[in-house]
Amino acid sequence: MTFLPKPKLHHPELPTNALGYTRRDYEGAISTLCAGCGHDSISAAIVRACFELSLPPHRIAKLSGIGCSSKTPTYFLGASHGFNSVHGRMPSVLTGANLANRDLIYLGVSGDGDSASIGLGQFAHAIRRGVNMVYIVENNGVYGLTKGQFSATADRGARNKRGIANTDEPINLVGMALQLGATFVARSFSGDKTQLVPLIKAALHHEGAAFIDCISPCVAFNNHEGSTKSFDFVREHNEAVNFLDVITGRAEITADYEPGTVQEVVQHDGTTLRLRKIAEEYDVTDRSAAVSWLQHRQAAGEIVTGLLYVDPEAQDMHAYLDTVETPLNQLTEAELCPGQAALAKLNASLR
Ligand SMILES: Cc1ncc(C[n+]2csc(CCOP(=O)(O)OP(=O)(O)O)c2C)c(N)n1
Ligand code: SF4
Ligand SMILES: [Mg+2]
Repeated sequence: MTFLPKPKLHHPELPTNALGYTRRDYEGAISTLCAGCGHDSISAAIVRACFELSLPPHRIAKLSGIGCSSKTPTYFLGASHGFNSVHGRMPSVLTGANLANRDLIYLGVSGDGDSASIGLGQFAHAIRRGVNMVYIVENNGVYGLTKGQFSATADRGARNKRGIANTDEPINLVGMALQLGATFVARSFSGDKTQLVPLIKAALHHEGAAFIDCISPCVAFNNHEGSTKSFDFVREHNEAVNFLDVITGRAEITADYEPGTVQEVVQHDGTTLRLRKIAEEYDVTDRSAAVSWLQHRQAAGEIVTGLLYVDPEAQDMHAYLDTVETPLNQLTEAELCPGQAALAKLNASLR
């Protein structure tokens, strides 16, 4: 495939962040996706979130599977670590990388085919293990790369381009993530950057398994009348529960809040999530209420978006396993191979 580098020149007065980088420093190669594909908007949101948080690009590892969605890491964070794995296998590769080096920020990018069909088992286990990551599914309800077959997230009754209706029940990935114990669960829409960028920022600051289901219309195969993942359908049925502002100490508070409609959640690393509640009775820290809200609103034909659940006290896989704090590649040979006596002692403790 042709590789299209972006011209290096940029306007000398582009704003810089706390590290002195411009937004351009967080971009990747020119996208080869279809013009108007929702996935490109998600890439742009990731670029903006990382730029605004002043994340050092070399501290981020982006991993993906196979699909148009899984191609997108080529189009953002060109100076970060990247691994394009096999279809549906991103979660296990990410889990292994995270176990070996906990110092990096892990960003898993996947599609609805990649995560809800072939990779469903991998998705489930990475979430339930509490791998510290941001896991984004770019959800278009079809296998875009292989020309538009219904995926497992396509709604029953949704029609494909030839007018044929999908007969199967959809897999609701946010509902699954909640049941599996994800400690940060959100849904958003590629066409709503105002909502998506703060959600990505908050997820990047979350210490645990953060999952974002991002509806991302496929303009080539699933943007027609009768599709429930088209731009028009999602705009008409989008029901946000809240809007988010992320306060990291540097960021100024920009949102306008009515008294009585604000919920503040302080995450483990001190980041404050300030939520403007749209559904006043919605409490983002109540997991079972989130599950029931989703089911009720889905039955009413709405697509619920926003931050659906967060556990501010979340822990990650390393805390559960009580692993060593130092990344494995920084341990000395003596620490990695402590010798026969240490092995004998360990074996004895397991007898
Ligand atoms: C093991 C394996 N099975 C099947 C395929 C064929 N294949 C490639 S991408 C894809 C589906 C991609 O759908 P999705 O993850 O939703 O990504 P999208 O293209 O819609 O963004 C399939 C079935 C493959 N590459 N490898
Ligand atoms: S086929 Fe669909 S998902 Fe793939 S690049 Fe084109 S619009 Fe995007
Ligand atoms: Mg898809």
